[in-house]
Amino acid sequence: MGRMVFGLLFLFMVAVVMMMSGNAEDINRNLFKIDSSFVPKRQMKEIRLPEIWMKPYNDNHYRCINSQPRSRDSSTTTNGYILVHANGGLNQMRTGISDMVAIAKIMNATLVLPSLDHESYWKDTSDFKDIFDWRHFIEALKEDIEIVESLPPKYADVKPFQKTPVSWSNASYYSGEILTLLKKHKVIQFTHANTRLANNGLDLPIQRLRCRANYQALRYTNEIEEFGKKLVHRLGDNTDEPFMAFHLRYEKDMLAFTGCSHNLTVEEDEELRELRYQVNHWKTKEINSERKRLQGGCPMTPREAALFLKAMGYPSSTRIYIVAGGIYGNNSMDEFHSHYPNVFTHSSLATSEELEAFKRYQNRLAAVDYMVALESDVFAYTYDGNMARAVQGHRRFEGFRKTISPDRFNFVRLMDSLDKGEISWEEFSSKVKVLHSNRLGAPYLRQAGENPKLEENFYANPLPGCLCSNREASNNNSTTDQV
Ligand SMILES: *[C@@H]1O[C@H](CO)[C@@H](O)[C@H](O)[C@H]1NC(C)=O
Ligand SMILES: *[C@@H]1O[C@H](CO)[C@@H](O)[C@H](O)[C@H]1NC(C)=O
Ligand SMILES: *[C@@H]1O[C@H](CO)[C@@H](O)[C@H](O)[C@H]1NC(C)=O
Ligand SMILES: *[C@@H]1O[C@H](CO)[C@@H](O)[C@H](O)[C@H]1NC(C)=O
Ligand SMILES: *[C@@H]1O[C@H](CO)[C@@H](O)[C@H](O)[C@H]1NC(C)=O
Ligand SMILES: CC(=O)N[C@H]1CO[C@H](CO)[C@@H](O)[C@@H]1O
Repeated sequence: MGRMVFGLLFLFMVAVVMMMSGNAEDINRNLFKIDSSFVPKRQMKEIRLPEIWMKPYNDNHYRCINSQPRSRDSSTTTNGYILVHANGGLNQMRTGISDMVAIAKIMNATLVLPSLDHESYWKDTSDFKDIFDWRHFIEALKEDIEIVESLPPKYADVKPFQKTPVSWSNASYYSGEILTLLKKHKVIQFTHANTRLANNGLDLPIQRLRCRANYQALRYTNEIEEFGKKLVHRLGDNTDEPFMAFHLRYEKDMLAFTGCSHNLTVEEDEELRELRYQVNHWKTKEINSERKRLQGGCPMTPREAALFLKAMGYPSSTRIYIVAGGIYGNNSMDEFHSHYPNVFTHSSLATSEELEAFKRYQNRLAAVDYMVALESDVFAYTYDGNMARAVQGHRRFEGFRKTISPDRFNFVRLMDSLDKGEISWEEFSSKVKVLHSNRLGAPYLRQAGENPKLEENFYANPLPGCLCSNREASNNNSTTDQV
């Protein structure tokens, strides 16, 4: 009863704040929006949860992606049409498409609805309209760029000029070299969409457009959204307990690609090696698994992952939604389950009828997992791949929801010390907690690096650019967001 009163009081306060503020962006200044139709009831009472479930302090940050006027000049004539082949898994395609929106803006080009990858490891025949709400995508960006369903008849017979843009390029590359090509050929097909645009040094309106594209325009289809909401409710609503989404990236492709076979059998190691040699675009073939692990280059094994969560203070009753396809290795999950019996996946939460429409489509399942990961009380992951990056950035954007980013380099050392009996469990646990006290998803400025590979990814941390702080005067004046 007391909780209900508290919940109602909270909703009332939210409503008052919303009425008092003039525009949508002001609301976000004070409070990140809560979509009560989706978020489990208990997330509204997060103040009451123990610390392990609490959001990090967000220091008056707010979303600032709509702060500039942006009505598209209707007299602007298009410089040409961009066809895009979005490559990779779901998350690579998502961020790649968002970059293509920004690139179309830079070039005053018209974007044709992108086509999705069917050849990646995940072999999924779904296309844009099967995964994303395409009408919403066009509508949400209509003040920014023109997006069309397909090439106009006039250009239907033009053979598109094929181009693979240089990775991590700046705006001048597109408004110079590429624009010249576009004007000449009128229709360009980009063969790749991932990592074609620099993380930093772009004009603020362009950075903000990337976020509008990724966080507002790219919405999943109703079918996927409804399924995702159902799973979130099943995880969160039957109980007052919070839940964690855990991206246990221990799938076959990841292990073959990274060459990590710590704690796997000789046969499994061999099977991974064979897969690695079969995939041409995975360049490194000979990999020393143990050395790679000590360099911090391996995803945590399920055993390491369980001990990590335990060390961080999550009790064995914790409800954990595993975000992943099949976990590799014959007995890999045994020890994980012995520490955490309350483990769920989309397969265990949904009925076989519900799964029927999805099971042949890895990208649609990945989209459902993305939604659950976004809405979970805590999100943690074992490897900073595309999904971990995309989800953690989106969680920052939604109000710095707690995300635990493992320090794998130091963690494996502590793990080995524990296994060798050099440190006690208490020491291990306390050191793991200290090591991660600043890795819980609190705001900090995106980290620069010598080259794009070493930089923090724009979509993993859209601050600066799309998130602003009330305290930073500098955000008001600058037009670019140099980090
Ligand atoms: C794009 O259109 C705007 C508005 O018409 C114009 O100011 C800008 O110079 C154009 N840019 C390019 C690259 O064509
Ligand atoms: C953009 O990148 C090109 C290389 O592609 C470089 O020559 C140029 O100086 C860069 N421009 C800016 C404004 O950083
Ligand atoms: C996994 O176990 C099955 C049966 O228990 C066995 O046939 C198979 O060879 C094992 N796979 C590997 C890679 O060890
Ligand atoms: C930034 O600009 C806004 C609007 O002009 C102003 O209200 C706010 O006080 C400024 N912020 C800082 C920290 O100066
Ligand atoms: C922002 O601009 C105002 C007025 O032009 C100036 O007084 C202030 O010093 C500038 N702030 C920064 C951080 O550059
Ligand atoms: C199942 C298994 O092989 N577990 C081993 C994983 O590696 C640690 C540390 O080397 C061993 O202690 C486990 O027995």
